Amino acid sequence: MTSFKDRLAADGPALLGLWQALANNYTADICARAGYDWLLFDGEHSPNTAQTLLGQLQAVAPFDAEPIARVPSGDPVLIKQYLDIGFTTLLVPMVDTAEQAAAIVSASRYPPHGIRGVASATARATGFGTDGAYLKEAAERITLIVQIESRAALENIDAIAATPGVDALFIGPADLSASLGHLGNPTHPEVQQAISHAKARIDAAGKPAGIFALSPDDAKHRMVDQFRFISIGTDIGLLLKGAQGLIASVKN
Ligand code: 3PY
Repeated sequence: MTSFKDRLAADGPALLGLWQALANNYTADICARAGYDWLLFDGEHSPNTAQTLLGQLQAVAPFDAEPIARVPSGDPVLIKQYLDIGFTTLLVPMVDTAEQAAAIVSASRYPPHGIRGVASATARATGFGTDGAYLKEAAERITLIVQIESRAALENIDAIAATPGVDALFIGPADLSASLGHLGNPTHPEVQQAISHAKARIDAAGKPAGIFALSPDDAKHRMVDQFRFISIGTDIGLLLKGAQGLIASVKN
């Protein structure tokens, strides 16, 4: 099976994703049928637990969309748990230094390359012991994406991007704008300039760059900017817009 990092490294149109914040299996199932390249299941800002994430991972298993889990933090225990339940692509928020990036990589690797604990027969990732290749192949199968979303991360971006095992970098405009003193205003020119700078540095490191688009128009601009993977919306946004539009269309 092609890993997500191989798909990111290949030529082709931007890989378009949808943020899953409703923490719900049915929503995941519905969205997985809609043709997105990837779905992001959010453990940072949504009411997800490993248990709810597992259900969503199982719900999307028959479909092509790559399931990506955002861990709440770079905590090695959470990284181990998310990998053990079967996610092979992780997004780690708030990575500000190369040391943090290296620790995240280490948390995802078995010894001697890292510190990930081994659950060979009890982890879903290993097919409960039936997938004999998993322990050997885990490092190749796993894709690690770190988020660039602070002033500190911008300052350290070259070293973060150069960290071996960091497969891609994803810019979070909401947190980045807050860190730069423009809370709630990701379209502020300073934030936009910082995004362009970050993209150029990620390109220079030869790593794929991703971003959370603020709107469909912003997503189109980010495609022109040649971001390799772009989140183009959220399940909550779609539901809210659809619900508001429906009542407005019947009332008016
Ligand atoms: C951000 O924009 O800060 C993100 O993390 C993506 O929602």
